[in-house]
Amino acid sequence: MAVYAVGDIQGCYRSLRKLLDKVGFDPAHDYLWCTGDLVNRGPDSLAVLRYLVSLGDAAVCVLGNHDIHLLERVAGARRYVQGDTLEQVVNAKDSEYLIDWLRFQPLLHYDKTLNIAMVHAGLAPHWTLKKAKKRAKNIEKCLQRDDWKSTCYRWANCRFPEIEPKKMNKNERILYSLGVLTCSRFCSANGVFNWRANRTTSDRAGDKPWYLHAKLRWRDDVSRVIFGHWAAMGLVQHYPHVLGLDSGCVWRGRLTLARIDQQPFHLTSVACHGHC
Ligand SMILES: [Mn+2]
Repeated sequence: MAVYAVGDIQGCYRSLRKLLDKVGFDPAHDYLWCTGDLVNRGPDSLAVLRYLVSLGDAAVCVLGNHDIHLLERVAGARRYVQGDTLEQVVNAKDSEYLIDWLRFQPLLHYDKTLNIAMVHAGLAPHWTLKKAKKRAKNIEKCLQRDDWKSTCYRWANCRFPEIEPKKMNKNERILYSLGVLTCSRFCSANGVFNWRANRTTSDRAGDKPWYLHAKLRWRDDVSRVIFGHWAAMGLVQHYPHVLGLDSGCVWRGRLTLARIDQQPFHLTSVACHGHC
């Protein structure tokens, strides 16, 4: 039995299968954790979703911003955005089944035995693991309810708040949590996120990557947090408490996977080249 974690797949089905073949992934015995952004921008989101569904319990996924974007598209809350490659999923004959599977995926996964957590983008510095789980659960409940489409409408028409967490009302807190878990990169020491900065530097004084502040409450609770989302930053593998796996496959970079049930983690990757 092996546990692997793979970075943002974004519809790069051929690269995913190539990478899994390279490590000898066996769905009967192994687990595949996916950091989210399973779909969009790449050429074959439909095949990625069908494959992950076919893995059953062997696939452990968290939702990323592109996955939420797909849900919002299906809900009619968002239109086509330039670069979207979601039509094949929206128009597939098994679309409803796949979308229902997707909206029942969590935003945070935590494995007690490994003491490892996985999110798509990040955690707020003031969150304990317990708080992060609670915030993720609140969003998951919204997506899993029968009226999930109206929730998507609400979210699609709001901006993530850029105020101190303790000053937020209930609605702002849900949006903030959604932003932190699926879209975050830089934040201030007191947890005010900068939603614009998407490269390797922030335009706001005092900002740091969410995992580099001096006081991170979740560090007491979890040995390592695995994440994706930040292709510009690339692999983040030199800190003991995090592992960033988005090596930009869909941007002609690489798709990277780590074996996470053995120390030290062993990383394997494939180049995407033109086939992705
Ligand atoms: Mn993302």
